[in-house]
Amino acid sequence: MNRIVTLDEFIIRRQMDFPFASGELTGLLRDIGVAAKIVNREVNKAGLVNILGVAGSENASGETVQKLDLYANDKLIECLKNSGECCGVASEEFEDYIPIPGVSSKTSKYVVVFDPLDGSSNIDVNVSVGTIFGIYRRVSDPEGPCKLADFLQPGTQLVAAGYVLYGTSTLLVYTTGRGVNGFTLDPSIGEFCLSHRDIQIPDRGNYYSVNQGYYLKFDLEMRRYIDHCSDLNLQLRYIGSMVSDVHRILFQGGIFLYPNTRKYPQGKLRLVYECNPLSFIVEQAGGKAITAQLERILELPVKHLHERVTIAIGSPGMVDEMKDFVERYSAPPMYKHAEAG
Ligand code: P6P
Repeated sequence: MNRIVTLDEFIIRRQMDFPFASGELTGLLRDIGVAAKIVNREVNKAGLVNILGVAGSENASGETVQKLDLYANDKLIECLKNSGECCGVASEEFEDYIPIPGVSSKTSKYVVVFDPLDGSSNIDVNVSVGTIFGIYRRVSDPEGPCKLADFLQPGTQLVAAGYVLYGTSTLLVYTTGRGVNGFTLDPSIGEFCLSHRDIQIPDRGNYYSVNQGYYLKFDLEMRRYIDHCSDLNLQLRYIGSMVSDVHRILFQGGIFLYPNTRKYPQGKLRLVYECNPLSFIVEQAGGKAITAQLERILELPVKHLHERVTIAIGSPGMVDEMKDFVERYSAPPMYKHAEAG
């Protein structure tokens, strides 16, 4: 029987691989692990303590905020404030970033972006939801407070990213740019334990994940690719919680698509809080992540905190195939220009 390796032990061991590592990123990752355990406790009993139901307020993206969103948001900020390693956070629930004043004389090197509870519209029906986070090294003057520029860095500048999936079990998956590892929470000891070492996404898979309800609203090239997936008898799986849908693709292979629609001409999913962190993880596991316009997600310039993008993410062989369809069926630029009128 393999020895239990806890998240803390794994992070500390990995730090030892880097003699010059100062331990700050290690501390930050451990604090995120603590926040995940606290949020997990509430997610698991949400129906019992009446924190279900709509809080009434709207988040920065204009979506109704569920109480559990607020709870997860508060706990993450609280844990990150106490860490002393983080000089600012940007949450999908808030319009603007939140500077965190320095702890004692410490100069904090990192900022954290997160979606505290992605897929929260599923909470009331007990469908899995997740937390997504990304960590950047600050680019602003270390002696002063964090700046907006610290959060508007492209995904290629991420030093770490991860997600927590509150599902049939609670799983924390993360990368620091040296592979992807998964940890399952063992409630009997209250520890995340290494359960999926060095995750590699299959080159292809039997699943495609897209909101078929928008099919007629997609561009021709995307409809042709979705038809192709159906012709191959691939299985359509779509939960409506990006963490859950991408998690299946990461583990079993496949492709997740959220193309542009009339309602979301730029795409619906947020570049900073959802697409960049998940793309970093999937690329580190050998996968690919591009927009419906075939640009690499991680290289996209970040223009504002709540920027939305289209995305196709998953097995490299399937993302490449989708790329071929887009190139083959896209209207020529001149026509598109005329179409745009
Ligand atoms: P739709 C959840 O609200 C979310 O941001 C993602 O987690 C999910 O993939 C997507 O929106 C679902 O959007 O339009 O299919 O309901």
